[in-house]
Amino acid sequence: MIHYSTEVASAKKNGSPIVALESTIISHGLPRPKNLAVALEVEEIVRSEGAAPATIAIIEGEIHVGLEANELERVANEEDFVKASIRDLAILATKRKSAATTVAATSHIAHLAGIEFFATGGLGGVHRGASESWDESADLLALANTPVLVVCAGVKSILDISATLERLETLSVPLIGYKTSKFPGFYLQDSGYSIEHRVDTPREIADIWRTRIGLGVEKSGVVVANPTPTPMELGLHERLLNEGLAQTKARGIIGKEVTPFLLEFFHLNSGGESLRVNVEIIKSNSRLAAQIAAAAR
Ligand code: PSU
Ligand code: MN
Repeated sequence: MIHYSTEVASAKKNGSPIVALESTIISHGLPRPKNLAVALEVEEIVRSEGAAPATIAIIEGEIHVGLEANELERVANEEDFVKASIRDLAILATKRKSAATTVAATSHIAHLAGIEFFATGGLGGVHRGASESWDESADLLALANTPVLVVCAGVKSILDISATLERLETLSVPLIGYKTSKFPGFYLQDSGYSIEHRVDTPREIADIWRTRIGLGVEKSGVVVANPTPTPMELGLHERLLNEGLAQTKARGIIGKEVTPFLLEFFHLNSGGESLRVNVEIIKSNSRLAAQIAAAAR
């Protein structure tokens, strides 16, 4: 069922470290043509740390783990790549459709492919107003049920951060701050919420990952929160957030369109700032995920 890139196939054969990368960031999270350049750069960063990059996507119904250059280009440039979560996989595969995978779907496929480490930008979570809309990302349940370690920069403040942290607790998903005790807010280093467990080296994270197995808690994922090295200015962030949320409401944007709409709103209205921070986050998370994968060997 799975097509591996040459590079990922050979890493699997040699037992060398592999890092899964999601494709929704590329097709729905970043504007063209920057998206392709960033995707290529991120893969290079993973390689520079001694791991093989496995960008995951669905192309004409085939599940791809690791993309060849022309395939990555298709994900970045073609309009007909839908945003796929776990529930869409069998339908898209049967209908021979193309799709980018969310954190939930990427973790799911990574696990099928025997890959344990995954880098993304921000997690999905509980949306503001979820007590009425019931909008909670499938990422949370996937993290609870999928043994994949995800490195992220926390969640965006477009979400209800407090509710998201509560749900992670209820779902028993371990949460680790990398060199921080503050839960990062994607564009911001500190969302205003704290993290109980701080860890300072990739080695220690790899040890935690392995220790789960002896304790019978190896069925869930682990979230590593890695704050952005270069945060957005607070005032600009506040302004964009309020305007973006108001626009979402005014235009009646709902369901899976909410996250891409807000991301695009930030990119169009921040004079390049949100894009700059977003790119730094993906790079820094990919590097850390590769370091953890290498340390876990
Ligand atoms: N958060 C970001 N950037 C993103 C996403 C989330 O900061 O690109 C994407 C990820 O693919 C994530 C998905 O899994 O959005 C969550 O979407 P939803 O809220 O519809 O579950
Ligand atoms: Mn949703």
